[in-house]
Amino acid sequence: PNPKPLKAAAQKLTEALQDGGPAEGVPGAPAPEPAQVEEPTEARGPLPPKPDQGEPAPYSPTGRHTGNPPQSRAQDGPYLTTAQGARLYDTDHSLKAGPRGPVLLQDHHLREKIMHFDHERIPERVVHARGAGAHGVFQAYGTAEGVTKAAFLRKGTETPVFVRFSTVLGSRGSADTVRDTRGFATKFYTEEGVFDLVGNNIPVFFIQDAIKFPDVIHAGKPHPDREIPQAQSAHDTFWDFVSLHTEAQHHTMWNMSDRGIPRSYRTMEGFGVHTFRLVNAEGATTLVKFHWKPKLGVHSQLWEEAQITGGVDPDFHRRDLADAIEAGAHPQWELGIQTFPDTPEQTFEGIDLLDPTKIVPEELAPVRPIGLLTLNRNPSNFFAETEQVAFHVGHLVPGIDVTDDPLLAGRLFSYLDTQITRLAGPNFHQIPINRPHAPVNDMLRDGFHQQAVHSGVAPYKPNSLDGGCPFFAGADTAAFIETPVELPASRKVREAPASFDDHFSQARLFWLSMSPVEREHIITAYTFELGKVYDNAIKERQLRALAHIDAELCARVAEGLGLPAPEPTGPLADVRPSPALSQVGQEWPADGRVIGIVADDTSDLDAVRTLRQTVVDAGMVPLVIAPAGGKLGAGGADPVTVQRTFATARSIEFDALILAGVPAPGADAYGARDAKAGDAGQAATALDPRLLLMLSEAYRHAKAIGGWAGADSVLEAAGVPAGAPGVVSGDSGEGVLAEITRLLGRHRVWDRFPAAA
Ligand code: HDE
Repeated sequence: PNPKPLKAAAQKLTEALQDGGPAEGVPGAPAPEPAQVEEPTEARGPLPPKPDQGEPAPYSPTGRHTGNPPQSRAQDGPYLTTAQGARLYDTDHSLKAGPRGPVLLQDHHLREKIMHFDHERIPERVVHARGAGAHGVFQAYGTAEGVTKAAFLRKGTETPVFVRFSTVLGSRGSADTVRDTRGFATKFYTEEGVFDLVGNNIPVFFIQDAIKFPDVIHAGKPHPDREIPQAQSAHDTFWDFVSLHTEAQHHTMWNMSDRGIPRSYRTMEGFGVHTFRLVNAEGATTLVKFHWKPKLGVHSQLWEEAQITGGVDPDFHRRDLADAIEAGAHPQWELGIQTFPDTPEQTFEGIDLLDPTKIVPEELAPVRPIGLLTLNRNPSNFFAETEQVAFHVGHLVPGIDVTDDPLLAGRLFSYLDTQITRLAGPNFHQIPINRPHAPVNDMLRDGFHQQAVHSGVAPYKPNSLDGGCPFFAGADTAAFIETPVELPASRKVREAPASFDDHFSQARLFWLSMSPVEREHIITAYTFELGKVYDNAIKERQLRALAHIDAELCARVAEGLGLPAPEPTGPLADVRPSPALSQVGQEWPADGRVIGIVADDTSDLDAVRTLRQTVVDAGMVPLVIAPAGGKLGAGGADPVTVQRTFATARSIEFDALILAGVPAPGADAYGARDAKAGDAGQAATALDPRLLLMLSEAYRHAKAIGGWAGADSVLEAAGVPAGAPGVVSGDSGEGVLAEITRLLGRHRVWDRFPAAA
């Protein structure tokens, strides 16, 4: 049956009611107006299947049906239906007793639609609620084969993955660019089952024992009375806790550094944090720490940039990731491992490998690359994939095992448990994004949201009724075969080992590894955050912690707070800096950097076109910024599309700005419509203030700025001194771009900061 006539009839009725008169076809109706925009009437076909989200194999290797449904039912077929598949002809009107009469309870479509809507939200994650995800692939180099038998790490093996990045403290709708730790969780759908690497962008944690996790999170989350501040650590309860609980000082130092405000998810490192135990085919074990190294380098925003971004584009990181993937600029990370001998002490160079507040500097144990992660596909549905994905540190495959890190132990419980509330029951592993790609043949049965139609009568072992199925794997291919680690004779205690008492040496190591500019940022961050604390006793206590880290740091923060700087109560730790921790002084590829090209109708559009192409050819992203939207040179053969206007552009989006062909002072440029010809001063003051703001911000944020043909006068008007570091002028776009690309290799023009001078 064709639903259109009914739908058209209902439509007419609606119009008649809206106009207060009869509709077309009804006696006395006026001639119909042609519809402006019509809803397409051709039915859309079902969406194509997703290549790496295939069904779990319907048959297990033992030949028994696992009972998974043959396909996901959502959004199949061309017609709007009820949840029961009955076709509908109208979804705009409740069933009523007459057009102005009461609504009838018998309207199933109304009740079903509103009932379902009422339950659309699920609890957000108790931590890491705000996140963004992407699909990808992991290719193993084979360099870990000697230390692990994990099949997905064999040379050349390709494994589908799903990655979710997140902030920790904020709610689902909070801003991306807050100062916080970032989650970096990866689900590997390996042929031996799912392996989850649930890491962060900071290699250490606030606490050494999982039993403290509710404490640190209660302290970091908004105050319980007013529920403020959102997604911030700059408040009394956070600093109250970390100043009393000084094992948090190392992690806090990373948060106060530039690592707390990444430029993009694509420019973040990731860390497994805990030490894991790898087991090879011979049963030999090695302790390891996992690292993700971004191909684009490690970059951060400046504090002021992050603040502006939070206002003008709170989805900055989410957008950046999705845009890059959509544009084909697939972000990549190398997975690397630091390896340590699995000795009974489980220490390396005096560092306790079971203490998650400690790193092992790369200078002592280099990170060996073992594979490449490429994110190449955006989720098609945020809720189904990014929101419902459930990671768990206990999802392990043969060849990867845990250690006795007491923080890790508690996580092994928490990540299963939390899904019971969040995903409403124990069957969350059947949600499409969580389904293993390896065959599943478990004996777990029933429960809320059971999707499988299990067959067989004997979900127990041993059994004879199902022919003894399913069978056991051999010890060589099975997961969760414990490494027979010797445990020292011991007694039950609620205690930490003595080595866990060192809370300051690595915070000092981090501080000493920073460049002068990065140290300034850390001082400013502590001063701001503690400046937002009301209770003086908390500030004083945190200053006492800083005194154990570094005298200058402590003195500068104390000065900013207007408080006396305390003396350390003992000698400061004698540590060697780790240059690998600094983001300054390294060279990175300029790929994916965003170049704003400022132009208007008076610009030399040939030059703009050439520059745009050269930027693309260099693997970067050109965005043409003009006073208004539309096209430049609209009348010509090859108009230039405007991607950002002075109203929509803000400096934070760009890694560099180029003024493309500025006409003579006084000409009708960049909004200087009223300037008199020949009066440079007046031209400057008449320049669009939003352009001047963009340039002055870019300058203040140490970004490369360039231009040609009179750009200097515009820069001068924006307060950008000609000849300052990273301010490039030249005769042509190519020349300017070449120099800017060179500058971008270091991310920012660090010399522009007073601290670097
Ligand atoms: Fe988590 N953490 N965590 N965490 N964590 C969660 O699990 C927890 C810790 C991390 O994108 C929760 O499914 C405890 C360290 C990430 O879905 C919860 C402890 C590291 C994500 C939980 C820690 C992490 C989570 C909340 C201390 C870095 C987001 C929702 C023992 C190595 C995963 C959920 C995603 C999420 C518990 C400490 C990383 C409550 C108890 C250390 C990236 O189970």
